[in-house]
Amino acid sequence: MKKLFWPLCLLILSFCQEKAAPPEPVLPIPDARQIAWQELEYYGFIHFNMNTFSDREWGFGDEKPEQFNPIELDARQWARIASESGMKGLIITAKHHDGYVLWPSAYTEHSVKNSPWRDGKGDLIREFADACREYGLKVGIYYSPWDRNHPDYGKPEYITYMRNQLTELLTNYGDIFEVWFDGANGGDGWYGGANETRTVDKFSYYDWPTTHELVRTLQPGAMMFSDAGPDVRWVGNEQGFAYETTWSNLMRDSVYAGMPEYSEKWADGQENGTHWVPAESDVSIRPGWYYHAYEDHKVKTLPQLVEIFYNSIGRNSSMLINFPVDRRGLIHEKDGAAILALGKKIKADFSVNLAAQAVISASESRGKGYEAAKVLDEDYATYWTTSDGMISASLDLDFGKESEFNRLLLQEFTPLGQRQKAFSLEKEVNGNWEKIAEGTTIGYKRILRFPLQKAQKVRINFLDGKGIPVISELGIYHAPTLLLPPSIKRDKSGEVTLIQSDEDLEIRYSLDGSEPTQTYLNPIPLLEARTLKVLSFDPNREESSELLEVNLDLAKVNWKAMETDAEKAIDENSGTFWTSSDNQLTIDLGESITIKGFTYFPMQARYPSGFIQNYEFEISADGKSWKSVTKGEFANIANNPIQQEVRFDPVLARFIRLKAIKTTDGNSATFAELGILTR
Ligand code: FUL
Repeated sequence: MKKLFWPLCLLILSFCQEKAAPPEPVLPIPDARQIAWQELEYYGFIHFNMNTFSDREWGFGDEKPEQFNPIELDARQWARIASESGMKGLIITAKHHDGYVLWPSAYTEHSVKNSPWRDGKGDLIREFADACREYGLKVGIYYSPWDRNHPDYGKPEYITYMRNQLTELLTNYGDIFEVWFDGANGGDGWYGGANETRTVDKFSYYDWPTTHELVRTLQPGAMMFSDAGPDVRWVGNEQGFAYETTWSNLMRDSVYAGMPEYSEKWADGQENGTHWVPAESDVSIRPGWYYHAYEDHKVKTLPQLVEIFYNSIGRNSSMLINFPVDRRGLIHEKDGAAILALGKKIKADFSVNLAAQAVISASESRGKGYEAAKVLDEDYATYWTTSDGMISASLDLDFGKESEFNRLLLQEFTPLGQRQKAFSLEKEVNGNWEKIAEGTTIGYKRILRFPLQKAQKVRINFLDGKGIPVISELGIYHAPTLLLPPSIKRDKSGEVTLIQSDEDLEIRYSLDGSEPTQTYLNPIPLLEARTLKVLSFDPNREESSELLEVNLDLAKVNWKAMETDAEKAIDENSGTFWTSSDNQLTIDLGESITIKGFTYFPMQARYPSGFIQNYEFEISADGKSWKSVTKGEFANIANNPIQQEVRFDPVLARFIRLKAIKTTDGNSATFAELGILTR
C-alpha cells in the first residue's frame, strides 16, 4: 500500500486538475453550418437536363420542352452508385443556362410538365430527393442565375421569377445541404424570341444579399456556393485541383460571382482573408458536364481520378465529381465503374492508420485536455495544441518496429481558424532526422504523398503558422501502389516516353517481342517500327501489372505536311489538331516506303467538328500524279471518335493524301493525327 501512495495521489491530483484553457481563435473561423459541411468532403454532381437531349453544353434557350424524354430514368441508380462510391450527397442541375426546369414550376411552361416524360406529370426534383434520402445522401440544388430562355432576363422582373423558383425548390423538397449558384451569366440567348445579347452587371443585377437572405430563411442549414461564397467558393478551375497552398480564408468583399480575374487572383484563398469561405473542387468524370456519346471513350481513368482526390480533399478542399447522366436517364456503365474503382482505391489507401498503433509524444503541450494523444483518438472535436506563443513544435511517433508508409494526413481544428503555413515530415535514420516531405497549409485536411519509406520513428514539425498549431487528427498510411501498366508517349522524332502510374513502380519493357525485362530509365530513341511490350513492376511486393502490347510504326521524323500549318496533324500529339480548308491532308514521307494501311485520329478537343466520315486515301511517287488506293466510311465516328485503322494490300509510296469526301457535320475536315501502317 505504501508503495502505491504517491502514484495514487498523483493520479487523483491529475483528475482534479482543471482542463487547460483553450487557445484563442485565429480569425476568421467557420460557422456551425460550415463545420457540419466540411465533414462531407466528397459529393457528386448530376448534370442532366435539356442539354442531355440537345447534345450541348450550353443550350441557347430555344429548345422545346418536348425534347426532354428519358425513357429509363432511374434516380435510385444515381443515388446507389454515389453512395457505394463514398459520396455523401448529390447536387442536381434543377435549371441550367437554357432555363429548362426539372420540376413542374408554377412560374414557367418551359419545364418537365410539358414533356412526354411521365406524361408531363413527373417531378424530377422529387424523384431525385427521394432517391438521395433512401440512400442516405444529402440533397443539393444547382440553379443557374443566367436564363437564356426567359423573356425578362436582364430586367428586374426576372429577379422576382428567380426568387419565386428558389422558393419552390427550397420549400417543397426537404432539407437542402447546398445551393449552387453558377458564375457563368449574361450573354447571347433566345430570351423569349428576342434572340439577342444581354449583358448584366454581375455585381449588382442579382441583388445577391436579398437572395442570400431568402435562402437562409428557407434553408438555414444550406451552404451557398459561388465564386464569392458566401459559404463555399469555387476552386477556380474545372479540373478538380486545389492548390499546394489553399486557405479557407477569402477576401470575400473583393470578390463577386463571374468576375474575370477570379481564378488567377482569388481562387486559392488568402492568408489574411476576412471571411471563412472554403474551396470546393468541381470536375466532370468526362470532358463535358453533359452527356455526349462521343465522349464515351473519355471517361477519366483511375490514375486521373486518384490525382483529383489527392489534389482536392488532400489540399483542404471538398471534391465534387460530376456524372453526365445519359439520355436513358442513367449513369453510364463506364462512369459507374470508374467512380466505384476510385471509392475502392480511397478505402484501400487509408485502411490502416499506422500512427494509431504508435507511441506519440509532443515537444510541448498546452496541458490537460490537449495532449499529443488527442490527434489519434479519431475525434475531430479534440486536439493537441501548445502553450501560447509556441508556434513551432513537433510530434514524434514511435511505431515500435520498422514500418513502411507513403502518406501523411493532418487535420487542423478549423473552429479555431486555419493556422499552419509550413510543416515537414522527417524519419529517424541512425539517430539523425532526415526530411521526407513538406507542406505549407493544412486546413480541414491535408494529405502528403511520397515514395515508400521505412522507419521506426517519424517526426512532424510544425514550423510556422498564424498562431500555435491546433491539430485534431494525424494519420500515417501505407497506400498500396496503383499497379497499372505505364502510359506511353511518342514524339515526332520517334522518342518513346513511358510514364508510371505510381512513383514506387519500376517500368520494364522490350522492343523485340520478348518478355519485357529491360528496366526503363530514360526516354527510348526509336526510328523503326517495333512492338513495344511493357509492364509496371512493384519491387516492394514483387508483383507485376498486366502486360501492355503496342505496335509502334515508323517514326515521323522526316515527314513534312504539304499544306500550310498542317504540322499539328503529324506531331504525334492527338490532343492538337489541324483544320483543312480543302478537306485534305498531304504528307511527304521523306522517302519511299511500303505501306499496308493508314490511321486517322479524329480531333479530341472539347467541342469537336469536322470528323471525316467518308474518305479516300491516295498515294504518289512524285507528289504530282496521284493514285487512289482505297475509299470507305468511318462508321460511328461521330459517337465514338477513337483512332481509325484502314488496311490494304502493300503499296510503295513517297507521298500520301487523306481526302475527306464527307465530314460528319459538314464542317471543314479536321485531323488530330495521320499515321501509316507498315507491318
Ligand atoms: C459552369 C457551367 O457553365 C457549366 O455548364 C457547368 O454547369 C459547370 C459546373 O459550371 O460554370
